[in-house]
Amino acid sequence: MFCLHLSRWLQPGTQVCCVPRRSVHKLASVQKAKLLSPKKVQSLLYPFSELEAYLDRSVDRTQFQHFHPSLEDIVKAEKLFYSSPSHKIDYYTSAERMDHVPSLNPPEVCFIGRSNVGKSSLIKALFSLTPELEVRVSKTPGHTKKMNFFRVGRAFTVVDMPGYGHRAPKDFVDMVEPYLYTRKNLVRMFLLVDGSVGLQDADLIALEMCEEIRRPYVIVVTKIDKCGYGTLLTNLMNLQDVVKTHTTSCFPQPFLVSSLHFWGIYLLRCFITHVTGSISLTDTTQC
Ligand SMILES: Nc1nc2c(ncn2[C@@H]2O[C@H](COP(=O)(O)OP(=O)(O)OP(=O)(O)O)[C@@H](O)[C@H]2O)c(=O)[nH]1
Ligand SMILES: [Mg+2]
Repeated sequence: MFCLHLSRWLQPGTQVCCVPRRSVHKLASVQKAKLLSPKKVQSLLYPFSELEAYLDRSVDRTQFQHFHPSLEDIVKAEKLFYSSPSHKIDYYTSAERMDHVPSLNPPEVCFIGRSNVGKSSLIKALFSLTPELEVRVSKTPGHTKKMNFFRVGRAFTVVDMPGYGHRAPKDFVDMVEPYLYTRKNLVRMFLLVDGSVGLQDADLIALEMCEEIRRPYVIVVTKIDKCGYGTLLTNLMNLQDVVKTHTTSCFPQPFLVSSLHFWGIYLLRCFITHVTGSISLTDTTQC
C-alpha cells in the first residue's frame, strides 16, 4: 500500500492571505507576451518547441503535442484567471484533515509533488493575473503545511498541497491520501517533477500512488530554466520512458514550465480550463 511507503518520505505548509494591490508581472498575460518576437512567443507558449531541435530524429514528437491549442483558445482560457465581481478568484480555506476539507461543487484540480518542487510557485504564476491573491512560496522545503483551496469563480477550484519527501508534514498520509482517493469532484491531479534533477525515488512512489488511485493525472515538469537543455532532455526522456512503461492513467504529454519565466504557464492555464469544462476549445484536432 502506498501510504506505508510514503510515510518514510514525508513532511508540509503554505500560508495564504490577501494583501494590498500588487503589480502584475509583464509576462503574466499572454496578450502582452504575444507582442515579443515570434521565436520567444513560441517558446513561452509551447516550451517543448525550444527543445525539439536538440532531440534525436527517432524520438516520437507526438507524445509532447497531444494538447496543442490555438493562441485564440489560450487567450480565451486566460480570461478565467482575471478576478472580477462576477467571477471572484480567492483563497477559500485550508484543511489539515479530510473532515476539514470544504464541500465545494465545482470541478477541482490539485497539485502534488515533492517538497520544494515548485507547487506553490506554479499556482502563484497561474494566478499572477490576480496579484492581490497571495500564494506564499519558500526556499525552505516543507513550507506548505495544509491543503489550500483557491476558488476560481464558480468555474473550478485549485488545491495546493503540502509536499512529500524531505521535511514533509508528519501527517501527510492522513491529510493528502484520503483527499486524493475520495474527493468526488477532483477531475485532475497534477504531479510535479523537478526538470532540473529528474525523477527521484519519492517521485516514483508518487507515480505508483497516482496509478493506484486510478484517476487521470498529468505530469508537470518544473524549473526548466534551472538547467541546460542537455540535462533537461535527459531527464525528460527518462521520465517519458517511465510514463510509457509503468503508467496507464497518466496523460502522455508532460507539461514543461518555469514559474519564474512564465514558460508553459499559458498552456497549462488552457489545459486546466479545458479539463474542468470551463471552456470549449475551438480547435480540438490535436487534443
Ligand atoms: N529556478 C526556478 N526556481 C523555482 C521555480 N519554481 C519554484 N522555484 C523555487 O523553488 C523553491 C520552492 O518553491 P515552492 O513553490 O515553495 O515549492 P513547493 O513545492 O510549494 O514546496 P513545499 O510547500 O515545501 O512543498 C522556491 O525557492 C522557488 O523560488 C522555477 O520555475 N524556476
Ligand atoms: Mg508549497
